[in-house]
Amino acid sequence: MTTQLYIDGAFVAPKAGGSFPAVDPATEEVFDTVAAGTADDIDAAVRAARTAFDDGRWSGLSASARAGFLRKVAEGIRARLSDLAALETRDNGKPLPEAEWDIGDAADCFDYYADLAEARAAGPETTVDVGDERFDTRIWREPVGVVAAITPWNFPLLMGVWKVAPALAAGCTIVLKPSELCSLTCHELARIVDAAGLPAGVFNLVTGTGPEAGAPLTDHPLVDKIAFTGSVVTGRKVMQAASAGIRTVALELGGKSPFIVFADSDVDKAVEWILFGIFWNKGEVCSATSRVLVQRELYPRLLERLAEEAEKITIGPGDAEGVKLGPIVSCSQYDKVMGFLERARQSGARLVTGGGRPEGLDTGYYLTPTVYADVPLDAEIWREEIFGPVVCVNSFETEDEALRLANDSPYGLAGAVMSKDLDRCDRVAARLRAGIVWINCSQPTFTQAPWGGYKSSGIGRELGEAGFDNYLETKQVTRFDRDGEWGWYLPTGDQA
Ligand code: TXE
Repeated sequence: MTTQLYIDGAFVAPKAGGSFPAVDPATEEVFDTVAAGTADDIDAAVRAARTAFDDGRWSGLSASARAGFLRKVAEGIRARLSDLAALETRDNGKPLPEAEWDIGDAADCFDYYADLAEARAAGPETTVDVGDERFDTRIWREPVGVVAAITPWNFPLLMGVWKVAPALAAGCTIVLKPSELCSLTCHELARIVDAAGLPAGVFNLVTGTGPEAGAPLTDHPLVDKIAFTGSVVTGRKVMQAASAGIRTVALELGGKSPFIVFADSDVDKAVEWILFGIFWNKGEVCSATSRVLVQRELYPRLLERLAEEAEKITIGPGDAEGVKLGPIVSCSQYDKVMGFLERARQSGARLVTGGGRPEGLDTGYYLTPTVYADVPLDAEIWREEIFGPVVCVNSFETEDEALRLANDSPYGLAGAVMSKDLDRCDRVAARLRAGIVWINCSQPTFTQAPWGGYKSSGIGRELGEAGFDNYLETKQVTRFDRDGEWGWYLPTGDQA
């Protein structure tokens, strides 16, 4: 069955009638067909969102009325948690328990922003002392307008929701364009939004490819803000497109996040967090701790334990019992990751374990958990985002050296540090040039806390209050309060 687009409150076929296959990465089989929207559909969706924003059918509602709709969407997601998780696993390949986390988080995200919208509306009006008592100055926050959201395939529903929930809570209207590799749970989100009864045009979904649907969305003159998660290369194109209309962008891009392990760490705890940091979600995580730096004294022992445990990881289809590592999302991503491993042979890096197809899994895009050590600092696998189950490990001697190596990257999304010395951890956290730092752990992510990167990892923050502010404009409203106290041109009051 082919999915449909959701535009102006109705499910419709794409104007050009195109579609593309949804492929199960565990079996390489086509299991569904997805509607391929193009520029005409994008235009219809953006116009619907524009009208719905401009006539105030959404932004004109009270925050608690909007929150009521968002809570219905949260309930709708929760009511379908198991079938949405199963669909996510089939489309993306991730282990089912991880898909269940994602879907639960998506529901929680709607609830969180519903609460925040109400709390902000109930809060006091912000005033500023401008140092001149004749003027009364207030700051109002208003929805930014029509949002274009373009999202990737690694957390297909959740990355969409990280944008949709705060944007709607803020009073914006939105057009969501998910990744062509995994579009199906976002299509289900459209059904849930529809069932929740949101006014037509407030939420619109156009599935399609980057060039055919994504690019026209970023180029559309009626869009006010673009929120994008994906690669640096595409992020750059998005920013260029936004510059034509001076539209604001929020970009969440790639990473090559370091994990610094000091010698006083418990080796098993370090191994556990390294495994989680790089192998959960198959390493297809923007914040994956893909570069590990281990203090010299612990380096040989840690590598030995890491290899032992990596080799025990159960690999297979995401819906099979006990699987911790599913297939890479697609044939093209598989080829991309294998290309990195091929070129790594010439780099001088030492392959400790993995790097091939697991035994007995001849179909599906599977790769054994892969660990490299002694990686030259100019090697491509040390510098570039691989976005697969591949970790590079190197050693260091001193805290300064660890920080120098950790910060030597164009990226700055996340970083992690492990040591029993918490003062040292805080010192390192302060000097890491990254938007997120984990101490004695890796990867925990909270709807309530800001998420985003330094340097080439992006612009702006999602989640938390910052994620809400992303979708607000700031207006200064200044009132003159004193009759007869100005008179620069026309005499007033006593002077008249
Ligand atoms: O990303 P793209 P891809 C990284 C990761 C991965 C690489 C490529 O390293 O291997 O990116 O993945 C849409 N105008 N990340 O090719 O192209 C596209 O349809 C507008 C990191 O999937 O960035 C999809 O919806 N939109 C990342 C979205 O952009 C365009 C998560 C992301 O696709 C477009 C995913 C265009 N010209 C990949 N071209 C993270 N930060 O988590 C494509 N798109």
